Amino acid sequence: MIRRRIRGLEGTERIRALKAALGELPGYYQGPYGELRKWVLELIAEAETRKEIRHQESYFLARQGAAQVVLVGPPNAGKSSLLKALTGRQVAIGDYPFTTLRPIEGMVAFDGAKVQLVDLPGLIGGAADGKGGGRPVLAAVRMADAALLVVPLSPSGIGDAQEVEAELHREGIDVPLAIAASKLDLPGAAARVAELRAAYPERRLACCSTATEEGLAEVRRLIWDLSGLMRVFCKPRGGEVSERAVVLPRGAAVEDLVAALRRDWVHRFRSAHVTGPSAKFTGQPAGIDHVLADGDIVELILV
Ligand SMILES: Nc1nc2c(ncn2[C@@H]2O[C@H](COP(=O)(O)OP(=O)(O)OP(=O)(O)O)[C@@H](O)[C@H]2O)c(=O)[nH]1
Ligand SMILES: [Mg+2]
Repeated sequence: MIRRRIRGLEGTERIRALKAALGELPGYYQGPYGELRKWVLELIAEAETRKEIRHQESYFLARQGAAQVVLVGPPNAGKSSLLKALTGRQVAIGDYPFTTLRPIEGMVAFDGAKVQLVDLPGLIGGAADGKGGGRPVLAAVRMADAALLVVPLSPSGIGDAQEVEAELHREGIDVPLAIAASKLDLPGAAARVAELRAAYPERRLACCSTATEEGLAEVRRLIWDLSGLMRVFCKPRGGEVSERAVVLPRGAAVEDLVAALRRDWVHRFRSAHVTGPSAKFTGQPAGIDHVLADGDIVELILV
């Protein structure tokens, strides 16, 4: 009944309704009523915190790594669980909405490069109007290099996620977006995957469960793909391949690699030998226009 009374209410209104409900509870501090009282008090505390961030237009988020990818989605979707599983960051996880009230970041390490993954508070319909503290969350999505929409494979999950997408659309937020379907272990999840694919035929999608760890590798790969970056490893003649990658935008050529190492080396370029996905064979000779691919190893010859 309390849940129904506060549905859609935010800020002062929500707090007032909750306090009224608290006043109506029988005065027991133990047993079921005690539990209920505790629950309402928690809701009040949450509403108070959210009321504060509601007026804040954006968060301060220090960028780190080669790219920033945000986890966006409805409350309770499993975003924080995913951040924890992929970055090892210890975060609050709860079976109630709005567990996360501020962005939390962690780094996802890929061979030779790192991507900053940012867990955001949940978004609900009306977020663009500030509902549920949505304004700064939307601002954080706009600033990101890409977003992963976390869609729980629960009965209401797809509908909730569509509301989130509608808010992004309403705000004109147009960052690269892919879908991570979460809670794949839930009963009925497989059927909902099919439904999800039908709803988003054009989006890249990976399914996972942080409970069983199934599909986490696919989500990781999706995050790297979303970054729009590629890793190129340099190798001096006869030497070892460098451990750290030079991170370049996908589609970059040998010239971009040389310029990333040192701007004035472009004029000293003589030739390159490429091994890896963009090469037809090991050590393929390549000119300055040769388009590189993720994972290439390049030996540069300068004059
Ligand atoms: N069955 C199942 N439950 C999960 C999975 N991942 C997360 N959960 C549960 O879903 C609930 C919400 O998880 P969170 O990670 O806190 O979700 P969130 O999206 O960060 O939620 P907010 O911060 O409130 O927006 C918790 O009870 C988790 O234990 C999963 O893969 N399978
Ligand atoms: Mg969370």
